[in-house]
Amino acid sequence: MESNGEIKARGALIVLEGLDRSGKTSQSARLLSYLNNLGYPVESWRFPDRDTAVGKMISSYLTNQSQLDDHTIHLLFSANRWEKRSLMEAKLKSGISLIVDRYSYSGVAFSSAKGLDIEWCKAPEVGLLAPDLVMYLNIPPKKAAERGGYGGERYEQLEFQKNVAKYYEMLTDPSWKIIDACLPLEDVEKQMKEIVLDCVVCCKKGKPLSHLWLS
Ligand code: NYM
Ligand code: MG
Repeated sequence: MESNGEIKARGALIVLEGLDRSGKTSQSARLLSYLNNLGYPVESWRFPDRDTAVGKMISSYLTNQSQLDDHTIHLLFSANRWEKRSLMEAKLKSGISLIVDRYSYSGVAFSSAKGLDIEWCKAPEVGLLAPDLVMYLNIPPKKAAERGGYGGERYEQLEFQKNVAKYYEMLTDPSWKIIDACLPLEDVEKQMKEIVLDCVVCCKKGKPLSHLWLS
């Protein structure tokens, strides 16, 4: 790995956020092969990670197989990020970029939309790795709902998603890249590729890692 004094090359932590059916998963796959083809080491991650023990509890909740108190499920979503934190850091430090489908912002937006206090929702996220880039796939809730319908999981309802969109708006900060997700897939992809490549190149030059504090 190249080093420049104290500053070490590392991978980029790239987060995709947006409502359900905004296109995050399709775009993650495209960005993964784009960076791969350019020779950058990259992995595609997603939260919730349903493969861990905590992730299985989350999945069972989302598929309505179990009921949990709103605070409890919120903390499980957060715990699911915490349990991946050290691996995330190791990957980034080894030069691997991560394209992450949902992160702490989903955690705060979805739980706040249920009526939980937003500051309470942010608290357990403090100390997780801060993304180098957040791309928000912006789509009117009604349009997202029209896209081949929702999958039937908890939260996949138009009225609720409208509320989630409001909380995402509150969380948006000037560093976020807002992508018009109503555009054709290829146009969205083209915009995102440019933004992502800049970020990967910047982190390779040795941008320091930082930690979350959701403002
Ligand atoms: N979700 C996702 C949360 O409520 N909190 C979180 O922290 C995260 C990461 O889970 N409707 C919600 C958003 C989605 C649902 O995500 C499942 P996906 O990307 O559809 O698998
Ligand atoms: Mg979904």
